[in-house]
Amino acid sequence: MGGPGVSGPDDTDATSPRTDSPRTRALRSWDADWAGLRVVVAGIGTAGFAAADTLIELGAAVVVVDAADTAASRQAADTLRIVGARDVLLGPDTAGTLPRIDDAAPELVVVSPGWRPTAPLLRAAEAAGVPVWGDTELAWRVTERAGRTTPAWLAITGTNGKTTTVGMTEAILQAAGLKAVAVGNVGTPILDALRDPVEYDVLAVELSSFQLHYSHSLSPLASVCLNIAEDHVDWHGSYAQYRAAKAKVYARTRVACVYNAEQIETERMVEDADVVDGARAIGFTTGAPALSMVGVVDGLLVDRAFVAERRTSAAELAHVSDIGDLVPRHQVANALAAAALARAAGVEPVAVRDGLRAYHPGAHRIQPVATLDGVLWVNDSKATNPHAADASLASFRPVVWIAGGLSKGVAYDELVTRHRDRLRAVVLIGVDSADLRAALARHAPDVPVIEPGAGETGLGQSAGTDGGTGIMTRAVSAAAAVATDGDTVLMAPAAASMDQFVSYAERGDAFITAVRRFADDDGTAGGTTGDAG
Ligand code: UMA
Repeated sequence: MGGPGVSGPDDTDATSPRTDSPRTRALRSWDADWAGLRVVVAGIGTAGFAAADTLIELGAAVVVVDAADTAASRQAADTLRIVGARDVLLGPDTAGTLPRIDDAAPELVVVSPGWRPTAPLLRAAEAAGVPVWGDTELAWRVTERAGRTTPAWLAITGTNGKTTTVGMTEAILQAAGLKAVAVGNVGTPILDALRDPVEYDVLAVELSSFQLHYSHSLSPLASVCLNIAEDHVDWHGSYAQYRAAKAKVYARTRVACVYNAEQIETERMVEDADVVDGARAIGFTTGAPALSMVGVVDGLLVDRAFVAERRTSAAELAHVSDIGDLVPRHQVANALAAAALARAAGVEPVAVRDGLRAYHPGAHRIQPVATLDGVLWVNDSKATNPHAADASLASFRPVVWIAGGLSKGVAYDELVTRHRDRLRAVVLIGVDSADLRAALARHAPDVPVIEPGAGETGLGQSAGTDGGTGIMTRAVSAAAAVATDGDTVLMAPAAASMDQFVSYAERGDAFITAVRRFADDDGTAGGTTGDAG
């Protein structure tokens, strides 16, 4: 389990303008010479705060910049000033230019994942030849630290299933007795885990395409791209660039590049990756595994990759039922990917079973909320793109589909075409759901489309504040009016939530609250499920 000091293939890539200068190239461990390094941290959210705080602890001269001047950003700014930030600049005017630090040009920009590469400050850094790292790159550079365990990284990306898979991986590693934690895009910055008094053996790192775009020298022990479908095209500029960012997860992998044997594109990424000598390609499949794969035989998850006698036999890892009841296929795929990563880290088969049994899926992912008058209400607020919505739509029939939101520039034609026969009606939410509306008109003209929020603008529609008048309450009433016994009302928006809600979690909570309120008001027969909410 080596850290950044272990040599591998070239430590930079060609997708970003500048990834290192002579000074930053030498920054390969916590104990390197960070003192006085002039760093601009772009963003004061979760990632930026952790980055700034770490750099200050390392002795760097840090200026933080954020376009938002809100109560939350001001509070974070106060904290960073107290711990020793040179300056914190808030407001839209300050975020557009590259500030000087101690009267000199900055030597490094550490950017939060939400910042697009076209942001003026990043363009200015590019023009000035200043290296730009994401918070993930910074985390990799400080992973090795004298006197502490160097945690191995298991890197997980994919369009869908990342959060589930990091959670399963964490559970399996912990079942094996390892000190392990799920970090990254899942919510806890990697830098927080690295500074935790607990010395972790392994980090299960969820990496978004944004974080991968700004990562340059990560060298994980094992890596996976679970699947790929169109998403975040507006941020990356094109599908090709989104795919290129995802493919970076395999770069410099040391032991195992895990790919989806049912999606050739992920295998191609592995074939094209520049990895450490000796790293193997390991497939996962929900069918019978070929050599060097994990897969499923007779209801068992089996391993034909990490056992010595793999040519002739397979090791039993777990029963499909260990993952849960009525497990959808994509969930089995996620469990297999998690198992492969953990096996690459040396975990025994029994820990895969114990970890999968111990794992509890997060809220808002195909979460049954209630059955009312024979209608099943399901919250899949986490379906923020068509690929995720596809998986949940495929699980139910007939469906009253609550959908819409920020489309992020993706196309809906395929999704609508594939599922039009199962749709009883569509309830459109979202401030601008024009793309989805148009796809429905083109491919499913007979399916009624109800728009309870026509004329809606912006935030403030959430469960806690809407007092029963917000968009989700109206969407639930509209869905209830058309759903009949045996139907499923599925809130799987296939779009991001930020046009009307703070996050997908808030959108999901709004749905759960609205369904419960509807049940109470209506005195409807049935029950809400205890674990929802
Ligand atoms: N900001 C600017 N200018 C910009 C863009 C943003 O000033 O051009 C500022 C905002 O005002 C805000 C800060 O930057 O204060 C926000 O930065 P951010 O959007 O990168 O968000 P963080 O709070 O730092 O959270 C990030 C991830 N967010 C995104 O990638 C958008 C979190 O993933 C992640 O959990 C966290 O780092 C810790 O690693 C969230 C997410 O939505 C859950 N991810 C996307 C997804 O899963 O689809 C990729």
